[in-house]
Amino acid sequence: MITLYDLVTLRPEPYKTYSPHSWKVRCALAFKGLPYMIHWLEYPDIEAKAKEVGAPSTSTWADGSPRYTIPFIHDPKTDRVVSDSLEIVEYLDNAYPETVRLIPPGTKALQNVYAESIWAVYAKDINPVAGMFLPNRWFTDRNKEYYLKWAPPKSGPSLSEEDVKKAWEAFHSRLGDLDRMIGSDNAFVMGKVPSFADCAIIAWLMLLRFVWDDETEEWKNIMDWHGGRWRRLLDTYENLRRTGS
Ligand SMILES: N[C@@H](CCC(=O)N[C@@H](CS)C(=O)NCC(=O)O)C(=O)O
Repeated sequence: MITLYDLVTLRPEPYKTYSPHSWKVRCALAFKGLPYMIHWLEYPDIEAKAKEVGAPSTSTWADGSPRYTIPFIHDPKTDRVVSDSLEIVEYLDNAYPETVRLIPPGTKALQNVYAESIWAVYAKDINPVAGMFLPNRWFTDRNKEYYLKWAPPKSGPSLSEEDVKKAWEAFHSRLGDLDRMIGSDNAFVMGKVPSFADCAIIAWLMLLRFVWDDETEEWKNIMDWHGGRWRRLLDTYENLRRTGS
């Protein structure tokens, strides 16, 4: 069975992780109906484990040294270890051709740019608001300590009530753009079939759920926006997760 190396939190499964990059892979595994088990890691242990199992680094730190990140997977079927969410999903497409292809041939660059734009364009207004609530009560102490070393400059100054209100309005409007682009006849970005792009949207919604939790007004609002499109998208994933892996 495939092992997914993922970031642990104190939150119970099935929403234990908050890493949007892991969520892309979890979502892809669910769409493909591939069973997997999870090896949980805390931030300070990622590099050692990646080196131990032979997972390549995914980028470099400012000083040029290799940066190791979750998610990475080990697949005993091929004995391959793959890092980086996009590369993992491409690997799964090739290793399991009988499952739904999430990066159709010739679309890797498009899928990647789309996934990046979810973060940089569509979530850009709400990211600083979400950042104000992280780390939250679900973080382990070790993850909290590690996160706080790099998070403050990224999260920026605390926002005023007025800024928060404006950010929610802008976010609502950007999600509306996304909704119109996908079109009311389509459940998925590419129409009737899911792709990596949908995994990116789901992943980012999962991160927002980690910040706001199911019972908050904020989360319930998002789920009701745009005719309930985002709720339906998450339900699709949920149903696959329950019935599949
Ligand atoms: N491009 C990578 C990015 C993965 C990534 O940034 N993972 C973060 C967690 S969300 C991580 O492992 N960070 C470890 C660190 O910064 O030391 C992917 O798509 O998988």
